[in-house]
Amino acid sequence: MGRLIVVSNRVPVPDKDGKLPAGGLAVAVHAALKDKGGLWFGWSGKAVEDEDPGAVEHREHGPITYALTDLSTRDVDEYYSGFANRVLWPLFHCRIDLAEYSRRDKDGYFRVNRMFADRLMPLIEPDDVIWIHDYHLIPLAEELRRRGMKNRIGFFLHIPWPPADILFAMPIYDQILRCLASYDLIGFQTDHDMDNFISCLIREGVGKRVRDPAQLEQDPTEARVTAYGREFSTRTFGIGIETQEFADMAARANTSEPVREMERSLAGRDLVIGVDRLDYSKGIPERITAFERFLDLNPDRSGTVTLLQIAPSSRSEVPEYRDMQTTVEALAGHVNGTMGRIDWTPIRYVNQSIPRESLAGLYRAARVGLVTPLRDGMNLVAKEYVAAQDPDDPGVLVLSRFAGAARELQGAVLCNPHDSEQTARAIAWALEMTLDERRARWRVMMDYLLENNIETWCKSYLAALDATKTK
Ligand code: GDG
Repeated sequence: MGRLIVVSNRVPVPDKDGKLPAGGLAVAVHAALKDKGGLWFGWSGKAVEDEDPGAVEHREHGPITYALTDLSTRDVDEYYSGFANRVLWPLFHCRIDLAEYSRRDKDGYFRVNRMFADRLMPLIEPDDVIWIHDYHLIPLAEELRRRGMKNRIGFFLHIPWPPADILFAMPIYDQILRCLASYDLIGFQTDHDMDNFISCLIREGVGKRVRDPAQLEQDPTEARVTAYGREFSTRTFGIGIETQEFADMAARANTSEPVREMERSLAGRDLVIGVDRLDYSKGIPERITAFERFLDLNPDRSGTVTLLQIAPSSRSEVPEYRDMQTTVEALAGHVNGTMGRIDWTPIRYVNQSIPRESLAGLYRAARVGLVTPLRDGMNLVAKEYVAAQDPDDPGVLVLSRFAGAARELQGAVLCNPHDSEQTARAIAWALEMTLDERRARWRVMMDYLLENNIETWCKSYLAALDATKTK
């Protein structure tokens, strides 16, 4: 295998002391890059007024090169804030109502992908293997193939793949489907996503599974597919976290000042925690409503439990995200105003990012992790909450059945986030669960996360991509 070339919308460049940005994905992919030597290409995060964003900037860190390109403000507006985040993101999260399709943004999306291909072509050598990440860059392989690239190219989709009727609501769904046939391996978070993708090809009449007569039963996690005259592999690779490192950090953070401060202010009350980017897919308003319902149904619980919702703003340039901020503030204010007491605030809402170590300590201090997205590719918060628990006295994960993580975390209490009554009952049950049951449920999940961590994810994806050359 030659060098590894990773392409993503944003590039996690180490700081001037060589320290990597927090988060398992950056660490695991860097480890693979270090192993094989390679290059990470993507947007620098900088927007320039000029239509021509200038030359690619190269930064060397040991065996890894970072190749960064600026984008024009028009590119950012149309490709990133426009088509990627106002069409693909809502649609792939089954929110047709929020998708704002425009031809201008669609053209900007394909234009930036063409520009990425032009800039990447001269940096690639014949043996290199290319790994492209996420919905911003779906057309990139097709653009590279058009320019004569023969290398193996893999794609991993971090968000869900929608059912056919939802995808087909997008005016250019057929172009998006066709682009994906240029990859050698398409990785999905869950079997449901992979199944939805293959169903889209079948419904459209453009592709099908390649049946292996030796295989009596169809494997839901792996398939060879033909579509648009090409044959390629699809497979599920549920993304993990740096489980042991996160558990160690949580154990250390337990005695840190922010966690002690929180515990002092709780004065013995139970803590329920929610942590999400402020995004409509995460179901934050529905969660607050369910917590209110829980207090309604359990008046004896008044004054004994606090919901801490940490939700740093994201994508504030997109109007739907700004609206979310107002909605969540109003809902939390309403519950605190109607149910709170002088000595007790039911919901603490923090609209800021907090350091990763404090987050780990707060997860550990919380009796319940309330992770209730309306739809989510995987949801790493669910996995972090589990990894952070004290093995002797673990908390309970209440998890939406619509998160990819629900396909993996067998010890979670599952709920339907659209059903506030059911979520309220799940919270009540989680708070009352016996120590024996908490331990048993946590053990199953922790063993799974230790075995299926981010390093395994990265290695198994690259091994599968490597194996496509023999197919
Ligand atoms: C996409 C997919 C998929 C959040 N608040 C703070 C903070 N965070 C960190 C969490 C976690 C990360 O952000 C969020 O990851 P998720 O997986 O929950 O969600 P997305 O950002 O939507 O990620 C998702 C993922 O890609 C990976 O494939 O699982 O389905 O949507 O790590 O801890 N971190 C800090 N302070 C905060 O206030 N330090």
